[in-house]
Amino acid sequence: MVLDTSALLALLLDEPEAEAFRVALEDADTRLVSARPDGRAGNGASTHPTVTDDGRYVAYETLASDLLPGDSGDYADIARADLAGRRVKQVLVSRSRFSGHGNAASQRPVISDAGEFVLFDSLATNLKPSESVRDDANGVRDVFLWNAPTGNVSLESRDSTNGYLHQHSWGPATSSRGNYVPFVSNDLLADENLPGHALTALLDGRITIDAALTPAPEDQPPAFPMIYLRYLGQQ
Ligand SMILES: [Ca+2]
Repeated sequence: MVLDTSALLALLLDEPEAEAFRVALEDADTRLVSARPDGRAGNGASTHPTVTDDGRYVAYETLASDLLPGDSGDYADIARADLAGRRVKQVLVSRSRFSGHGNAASQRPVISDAGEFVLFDSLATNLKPSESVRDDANGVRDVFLWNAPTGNVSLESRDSTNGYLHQHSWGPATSSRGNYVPFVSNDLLADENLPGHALTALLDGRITIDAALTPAPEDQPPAFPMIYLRYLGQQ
């Protein structure tokens, strides 16, 4: 039996998918990521790519209706492409296992280094992971995390009681392992009815602000975006 060194190495490392990925990349230096199962391009714009450290997974935003099963293409969705094989496999990220496909635009994805988490923002109101979670009735954009092992989403732009924020939140980033998630929000993360509320909410240890907070008059929320950092624990 004859094995070339890379095949032997793959066997020794027990990484057949990594080997398949290497072979697939050898076919062409540049591959189409926003591809249908037959290899052709999707029928709408795909933008905002984000890639894992090993190049296997690319998450992106798409308006195409023929890349993901059941997609109408009426608004932007988030997809994650797996480039391990000769055919690109697409998974819909902007969906809940409980309520299905997000019902409004989802944008600005970012993927963790190993590809198991994708953060994005969305105007969808049905991206809650289970019936027990409160409905998204805030009428603004929120930040969500998609978890590959569970195939489900969770709200990440939360206040200190895990409730929805009142102002738009968007533009998430992620640390390499996905345990730290900065995002942008106009929200004060506060209950407007409580004096001194803002700093109390911010100092509860779960969410911190990276710039000095200037409390606004209670009837006038700040008009400028701020950056918050959320810690999700060890992943
Ligand atoms: Ca919302």
